[in-house]
Amino acid sequence: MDLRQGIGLRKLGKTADEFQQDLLSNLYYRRGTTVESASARDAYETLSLTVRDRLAERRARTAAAHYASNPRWVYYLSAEYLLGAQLEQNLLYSGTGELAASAVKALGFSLEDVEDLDVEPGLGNGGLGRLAACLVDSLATRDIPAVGYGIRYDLGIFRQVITENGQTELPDDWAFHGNPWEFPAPDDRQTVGFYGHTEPVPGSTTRKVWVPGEIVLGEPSHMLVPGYGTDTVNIVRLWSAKASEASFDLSRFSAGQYAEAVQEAVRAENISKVLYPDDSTELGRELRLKQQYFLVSCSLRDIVRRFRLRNENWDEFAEKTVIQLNDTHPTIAIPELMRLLVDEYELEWDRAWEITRKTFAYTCHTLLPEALETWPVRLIEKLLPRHLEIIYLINMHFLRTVGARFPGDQERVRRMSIIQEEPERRVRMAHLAVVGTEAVNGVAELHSKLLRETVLDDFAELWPAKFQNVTNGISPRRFIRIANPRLSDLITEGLGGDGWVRDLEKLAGLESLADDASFRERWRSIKRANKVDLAAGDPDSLTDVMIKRFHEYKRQQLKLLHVVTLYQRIRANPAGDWVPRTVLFAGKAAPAYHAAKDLIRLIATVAATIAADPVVSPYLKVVFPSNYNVTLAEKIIPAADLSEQISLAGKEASGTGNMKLALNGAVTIGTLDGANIEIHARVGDDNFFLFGLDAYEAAQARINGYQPRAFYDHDEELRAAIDALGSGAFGEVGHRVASALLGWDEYLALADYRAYVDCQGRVEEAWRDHDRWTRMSILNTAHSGFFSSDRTVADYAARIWRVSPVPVPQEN
Ligand code: GL9
Repeated sequence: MDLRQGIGLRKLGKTADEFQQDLLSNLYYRRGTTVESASARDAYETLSLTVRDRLAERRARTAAAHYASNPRWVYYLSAEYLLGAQLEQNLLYSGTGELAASAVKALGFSLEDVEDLDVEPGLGNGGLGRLAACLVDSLATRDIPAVGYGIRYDLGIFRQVITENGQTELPDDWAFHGNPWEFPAPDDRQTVGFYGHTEPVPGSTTRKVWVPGEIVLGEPSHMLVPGYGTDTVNIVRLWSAKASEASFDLSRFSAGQYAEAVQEAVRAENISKVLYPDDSTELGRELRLKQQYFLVSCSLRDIVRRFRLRNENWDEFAEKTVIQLNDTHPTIAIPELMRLLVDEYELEWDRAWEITRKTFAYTCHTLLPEALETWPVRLIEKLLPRHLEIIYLINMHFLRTVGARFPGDQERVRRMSIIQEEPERRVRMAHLAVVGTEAVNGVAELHSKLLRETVLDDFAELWPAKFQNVTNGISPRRFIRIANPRLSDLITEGLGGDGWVRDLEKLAGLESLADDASFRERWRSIKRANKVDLAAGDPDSLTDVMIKRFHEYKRQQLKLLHVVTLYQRIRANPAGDWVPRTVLFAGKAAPAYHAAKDLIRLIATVAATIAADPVVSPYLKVVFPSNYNVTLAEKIIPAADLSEQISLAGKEASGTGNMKLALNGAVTIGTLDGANIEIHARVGDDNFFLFGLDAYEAAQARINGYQPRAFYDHDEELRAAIDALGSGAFGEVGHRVASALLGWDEYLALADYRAYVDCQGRVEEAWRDHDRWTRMSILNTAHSGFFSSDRTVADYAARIWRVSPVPVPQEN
C-alpha cells in the first residue's frame, strides 16, 4: 500500500446514509455519547468532526501531491487572522450541506441550531486580519502550496457591548467549549529564546552565540483551509506559548507558595494569551514585541524544517520559499533568518543576506505615520540582543549603499537609516522591511502611489523596481455565496451557472439583466428579504450602513453630523416628503482610543434621542448592534442599500468592506480614497456617489492653514448640527466631540460636510426612483468581479511570488 499517495485511506461515503453513519460513529466513538442523550452541542461537535474528516481526506492528498512535487512554497506570516465561522464554510467547500442537514435532523436538531454554536475565532482586529483569511482561502482555491502562520491567542478581539454609555469590552474566550476545527501538533513544537546575552565565536568575525535568559515553547495547531471547487486543502498553523516543564517550581509549591510556584509558567504562557486590540499603550509593549518574535521564531524554524524534508542545499532555499510579511508585525523575521543562517547554519554573511533578501516580500497596509511601527533600541537590545547586532550590521551595509549612490547626502542617510536617532533611538520596522525584502507592495492603486511619493519616497527612488501595487480583494465564497444565499441563487440562475463563485469576473454577465424589469423586481425583493432577516429597521427604508473600526480618519463623526442634520430638517418640517432611512453603525474602538469611544457613546445617545422623538422616528432610525465581527458582517452586508466609505482621502489604504458591500449590491457614497477609486472606476460615475476633497487637496488644506471654524461660520446647517452636539443635550461627550471638530478637526470633516450632505441629497433622489436604484445596485454587483481575492492572489503569484499551482489529483 502506497501511503504517500493517500491510498491507505478508507473512502468516506457520499450518500446520505453513509454520512449519517459517519456522524453516528463520531457521536459514539469520538464524542463518547449516545443518540438518546445528544445535546445540540454534541450534534454540533459531531457534525463538525464528520465534515472535517471529508476535508482531512483531501488534506492528505494535498500533502502527498505537495511532497511529490517539492514545489516553491508561499508562507504567509501574519499576527492576525479573522477566519470567520467555520462550519458553514466547510459544509460548502466539502459539498455536504444537504447531507448534514438531514443527518442533524435525524438527531433532532436543525442545521441552524448547530450553526449557532459555531464560534468564530476572532484572532484579528479588522481589515488586515480579514485580508489574511481571504488570501489563504484564495491560495487554496488557486491550488498554490501555502501555509499561513499566526498566533493562537487564547483571547481574541474583545467582545463589545453597546449601551447608552457607549462601548464596554469583555474577554473573548472563543475556544471555551473547545474548537473542533483544530488539529494540535505537539510534535512540531519549537523552542523560543528571549533576553540573555551574546558571546563571540572563537575564530569567527561574523558568527555569535546567543545565550537566551528565558525559554518558551511554541506549540502549533492547525486549521484546514480548503480551496473552493478544487481538492486542495492547505493549512493555517497557529502557535500557542507553553511553559517548559522546568518552569514549574515544585519546591515553592511544596512550601505553600502556590502563586510563586507557577509565576514563571504564567509569564511564558502570557505570550499568546491575548490579541492586542491596538498598540497605542505604553504598558505591555514588551509583550507585543515578544508576541511578534514568538510568531517569527516558531514559524521560521518550521519553514526550515519543512524545507529540509526535501532539500539540502541552502542555495535552493530562496527558490523554494517565499515569505510574505503581512505588515511590519513579523519583520523581525529578517534578522531572525540571518541569525539562523549565519550563527546556526554557519553561512557567510553575504550569502545569507542574498538568501534572506530573496526570500521575503513585504505588504504595507497603512499611510498613517502613527501606525508605522518603531521599537526602542534598548527594548530590542534587552529582549533580542543578537537581533539588534544583526540589525546594526544590516543597516551598516545598507547605508553604505545609500552613501555610494548619493555621495555626501547625509540628510538622506539620516532619513533612510533603519535606526531613528531622535528623540530616542528606535528601530524603524518599515525601513528594515523594505531593505530586507525583494518586493514591497501597497494594497490599492492610490495607496501604493502615495507610499512611493511620501512615506517611502527615498526608498522608491533608490529601488524603483521593488515597489508594486496589489489591490486587495475579498473571498466571494464567504462574502456573497455564503452570506447572501438568496442573491447567489438569483445570480446563478441569471448567469446560467455558478461558475462565477470561482471566476468572479463572470458577474459582468449581469449587466444586461439590469434592464430586465422582472429581474430587477426579484433583485429588489431579495434585498428586502435580507433586510427583514437583519431586523434592524423598516425593510422599506433606505438601509445606510457604516461598518468598520472606529477611527477618526474613517470619519464616523462626519456621518453623525449628517444624521443630526437630517434630524433637524425633519423636526423643522415634519410634514416634508422625507425618505425613510435606517442608519446602521457597527464597529469596535480600541479600548484606549478615547476619541473613538466618545463617538460610539455619542452615536448611542443620538440614536436614543431620535428613537424617543415621535416626529422624527418614523423617518429616521439609528441602530448600533454590538460586537461587529465577521459573523455579523455576513448578516449586515446582504441587507445594505448604501455603503458609507467616507474616510478622508489619502488615509484609508484600501478598505475591503467597500468591496463586500458593492459586491452585494449596495451603492457606495464615498471619497476618492483607497480602493473606492477603483470601485468608482469600474462601476462608473452613474452608480457611485462621489464627493469630497481628493488626497492632494486634503494634504494641501492643512498646509494652507485649515480653519474648521470658517466652515462652521459659513454653513448654517453645519453650525446647527455642531451646536446641537455641543449644547449639553448630549452631555459631556457631545461637548468634547464638538470642540474637537471646531478646534482642530484633524480629518477635515467640516471641510467635506457640505459636499457630503448634498451628495446624500442625490442619494435620496436616486432612491426615490426604485428602478433607477435597483439598476445601480445590480451594476455594482456586475462590476465587482475584479475585487475577488482570487484575482489578488493571482497578482501576487505572478508578480511577487512567482509561484505556480500544484493541482491535487482527484480521488480515484
Ligand atoms: C488596514 C487598512 O487600514 C485598510 O485600509 C486595508 O484595507 C487593510 C487590508 O489591507 O489593512 N491596515 C490596518 O492596520 N488595518 C487595516 O484594516 N487595521 C486593522 O486591521 C484594524
